[in-house]
Amino acid sequence: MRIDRDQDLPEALIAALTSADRVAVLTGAGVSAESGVPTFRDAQTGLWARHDPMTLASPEGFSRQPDLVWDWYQHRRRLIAETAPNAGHHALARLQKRFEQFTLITQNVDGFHQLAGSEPVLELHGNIQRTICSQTRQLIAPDWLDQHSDQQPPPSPHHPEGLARPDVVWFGEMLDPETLDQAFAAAEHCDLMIVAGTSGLVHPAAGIPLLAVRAGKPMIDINPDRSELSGLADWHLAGPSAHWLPKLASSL
Ligand code: BV8
Repeated sequence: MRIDRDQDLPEALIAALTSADRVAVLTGAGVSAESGVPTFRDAQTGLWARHDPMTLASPEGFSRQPDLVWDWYQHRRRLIAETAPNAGHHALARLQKRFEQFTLITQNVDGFHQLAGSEPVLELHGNIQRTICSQTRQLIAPDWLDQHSDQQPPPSPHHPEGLARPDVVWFGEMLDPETLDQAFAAAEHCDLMIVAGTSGLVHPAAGIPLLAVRAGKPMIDINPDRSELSGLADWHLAGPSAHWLPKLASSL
């Protein structure tokens, strides 16, 4: 059932929310869109306009052009540093406190959920604020990066052929199995699944809400547009997450 932005939340949806003990949430880049962080598929700007983000966010792209890929992440880190979590992130942090079990699973790498006070957060695709060695995947400290900022990307202190790379999951790379298992379990055992700001195109993340639906649990999809998951949702709240998530939080 599609609910438009000017409509109220249906009684049945509020009943599903207030009677739930365990809630699982999956967020995508759309939740950060209102903070001014472009979603992954938004047209790339400037230097990167002629590059496909899928190529830039891949091991092949990095090994072919490490400087270009490193620059792209530096640009995204600066963008994120200039913006802040929005009302949608803050609403999720409030919702987390109202349930016995509330599992927040995100595809986003901006760390905004934690900044807004959500804890813990299952970061399926890593976090752009952390940097690791391209060979050993060990963390690289910020002051090492500052001392070696003359090289783009900086070399790694952990391996002679290592380079600094963002601690994110690139296309073609495996997700952390433990994080993924926790996300799958949360979806399978929840009483209500909320999906916000994702196109549902990227796997295995997009498969997580399916587990809740297969277990016969109600699902809410929050997205201005129809996504790959809207057809599976009991309620498609059409509109921005910064509008709908605060409404959910204040309906409790
Ligand atoms: C994997 C980190 C196993 C990086 C990201 C070939 C080889 C290997 C794998 C594959 C392959 N072909 C396909 C695959 C699977 C592949 C995949 O899913 N491809 C798709 C695209 C076809 N997946 C993988 O590779 C994954 N690994 O499968 O490993 C494996 C390994 C080896 C060999 C075989 C198998 C790894 C996927 C993780 C990739 N990393 N991020 C970085 O960020 O730089 S994913 C990246 O895309 C972001 O995390 C983002 O969340 C995600 C989706 O992009 P977006 O479109 O921007 O965001 P989203 O989809 O969330 O859409 C935005 C939505 O928001 C829209 O619907 C819009 O309407 C809505 N919206 C807009 N404004 C608002 C809003 N909603 C609410 N409010 C608003 N205001």
